[in-house]
Amino acid sequence: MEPYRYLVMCMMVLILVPITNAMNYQVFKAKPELQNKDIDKVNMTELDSLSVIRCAVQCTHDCACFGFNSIINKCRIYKNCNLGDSVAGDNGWIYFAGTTVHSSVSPESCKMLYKDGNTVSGVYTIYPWDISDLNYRPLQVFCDMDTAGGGWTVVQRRLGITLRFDRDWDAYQVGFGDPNDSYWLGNDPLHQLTKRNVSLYISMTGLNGSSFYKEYPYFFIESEATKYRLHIGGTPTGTLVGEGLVSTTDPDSDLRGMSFSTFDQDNDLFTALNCAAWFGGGWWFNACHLAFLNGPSIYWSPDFVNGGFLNQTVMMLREH
Ligand SMILES: [Ca+2]
Repeated sequence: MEPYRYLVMCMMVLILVPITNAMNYQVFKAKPELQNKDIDKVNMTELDSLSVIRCAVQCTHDCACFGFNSIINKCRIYKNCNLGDSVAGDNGWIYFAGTTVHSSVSPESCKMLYKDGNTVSGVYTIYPWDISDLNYRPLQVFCDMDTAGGGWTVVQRRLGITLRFDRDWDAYQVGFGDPNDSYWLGNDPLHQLTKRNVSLYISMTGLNGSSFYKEYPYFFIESEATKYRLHIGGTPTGTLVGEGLVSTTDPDSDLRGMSFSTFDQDNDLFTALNCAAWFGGGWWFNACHLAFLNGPSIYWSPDFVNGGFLNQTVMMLREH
């Protein structure tokens, strides 16, 4: 392409790239006055790049301006746009300056969707990961926009107990089931979604339709490196009597600080057996539990110790 036409194209094209906070985008605008200039090589990193779009994506972190050369397929990354004195004579380079704009195109959670005017419960697409994260992908999730103020991202839902929850480590890691029905969102998404300050809301519905709940003000899941260790706390509220995930009366059933276990990964504190294999589902077992929502029956002592009276449960989280 002739340099002039290329310049015109660049002047007209704004490049939009999602950055760390998925609600924010970096918009790059061409700087035609700097075309073919050889500028500030001191504060610059030069990379291979197949296209101007790829170069813009490479400029999403600690980068305010970039240059691209389509002749040699190189990308120049600048931490700031103070590019110093320009010297003519470096053919093929066109430069772009970025600004951050707010957008609701890629919501990170159901709360963001709710704040954006989506107030009907249902399945939505969220983007919890940074675009540079290897886990980055759109995620289908059920959003509860009705309960306790709405904006809840559902991470576990069992509508009846037909979907098997006795799954292996890999299945729990990425998630299984259907957000329109019963599902586990996945331990990796849980880690990502709980990085910000979130509350955990657990609800249970009996066969007679009566519902109970427990809300914990603090909930965080570590990464796979520490086996998705559970952190939960604050002063819980709700209508469930049992202590649930936090026990101050039974140290062997207190799930705070416990790693996740599945039938093929025994990370619990019961040396004689694998709680996940024994009880039939993945969970943050101690030795073993007072509350276990992923079993063949749903268990929450002393409220529900007989799964025959309880067949629906939801675990959902919301940023403070
Ligand atoms: Ca064990």
